[in-house]
Amino acid sequence: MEIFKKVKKVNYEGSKSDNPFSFKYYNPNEIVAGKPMREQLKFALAYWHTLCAEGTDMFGPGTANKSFNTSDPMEHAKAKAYAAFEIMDKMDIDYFCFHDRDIAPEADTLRETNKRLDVITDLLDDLMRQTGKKLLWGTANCFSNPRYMHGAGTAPNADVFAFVAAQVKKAMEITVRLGGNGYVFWGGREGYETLLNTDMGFELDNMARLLKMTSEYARSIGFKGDFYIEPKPKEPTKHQYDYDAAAVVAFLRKYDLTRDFKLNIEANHATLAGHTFQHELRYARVNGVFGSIDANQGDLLLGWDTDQYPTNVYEAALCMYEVLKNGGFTNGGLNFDAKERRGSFEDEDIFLGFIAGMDTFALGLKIADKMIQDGRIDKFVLDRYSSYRSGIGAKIVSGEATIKELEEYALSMEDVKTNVSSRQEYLESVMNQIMFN
Ligand code: XUL
Ligand code: CO
Repeated sequence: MEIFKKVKKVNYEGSKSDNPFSFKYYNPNEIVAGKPMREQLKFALAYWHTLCAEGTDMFGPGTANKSFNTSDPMEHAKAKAYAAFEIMDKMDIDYFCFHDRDIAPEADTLRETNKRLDVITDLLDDLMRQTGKKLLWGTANCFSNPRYMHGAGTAPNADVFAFVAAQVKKAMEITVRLGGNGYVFWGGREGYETLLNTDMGFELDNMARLLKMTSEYARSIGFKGDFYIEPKPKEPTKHQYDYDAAAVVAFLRKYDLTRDFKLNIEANHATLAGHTFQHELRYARVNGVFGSIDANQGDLLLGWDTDQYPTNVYEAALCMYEVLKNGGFTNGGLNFDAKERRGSFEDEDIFLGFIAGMDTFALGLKIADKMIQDGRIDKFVLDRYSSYRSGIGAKIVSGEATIKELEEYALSMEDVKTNVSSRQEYLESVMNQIMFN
């Protein structure tokens, strides 16, 4: 049964079309940088926003109605699954992502909750077989329930640790059952409000214990995908341990987890951490832990995670440049961790949000490909470090040069006379030329 009757399948109509329900730039089978756009971009629907978020904010209840005409919790969960697959079909989105609690509501006991999850997992499995849609990643919501008031894996209470371990085990099992390509850990309340009551070192050790036991168990039941940690600096806690890509890389190295774990970089989390989206992607990439992306954008005038659909083409281009430089996605993709604004409360707005985001990333991909084809930016960067490819620079890089030798070299120079311009303004104008030519 069709749920969203007002919107038909969205097709590519090109940039001249004024049909709001058409793609202007996303043409799924068009080859860009050697692969069809759908394979380069690997779009995913985020169940929690698209099927669950009704626009609630601190000052009032939701404005959108996602009840799907039922008040029975399990009928509602089933309706959400049908709605998700209808949206993916109409939007030509191949993947989805969910938290355990997005797909099935919690019951009074863990045992009952798990039974509910099994019912919906069966349904998702059927729908996936019928449609060919795939699970980009699964995850567990270990932050909404009041039991996680002090954190989950980093809670000061061992009973909470045991409970979250059981919850994550089940979420991992359903991810494996549905053939998930990844599993995300976002540290929802894994952080602190004040160090006056917190043993930071112990909490981090516990977080690592949870990750280790989950990943070992997952491999033992046949999980072949990637584990991701999703950095975020704050919100809900004042300070989240997975602050940014750098903090997560340090954590993974300390606990020897880099073989299994990569990063899921979210644009809005990057800006909350005081970084650009590209910075976080670059940092992950150069450290060999780039994995997947939560595609959205924040509002720079607001200090919170607004999770808006990404419409900033410049940012999307720099993002896709990092993705292409990484050789494309392997198990990861672009998950729309994004929701409509509270005032955009009609069903159509869901589709219009996806169109805006998908067209933005289609443009971003094409521009990133052009940046690489054009070659001026890459060549500029290569040339900028050319002094390290001969003479004293080559000796520094090979490890041959001692600090004493460098001192002699510096003394003989008297001062540095070889600095050249960084040409930032020129490079920014090259970007504009590439974008608008
Ligand atoms: C929260 C956030 C999460 C994760 C999955 O800011 O981004 O939705 O993506 O738990
Ligand atoms: Co996210």
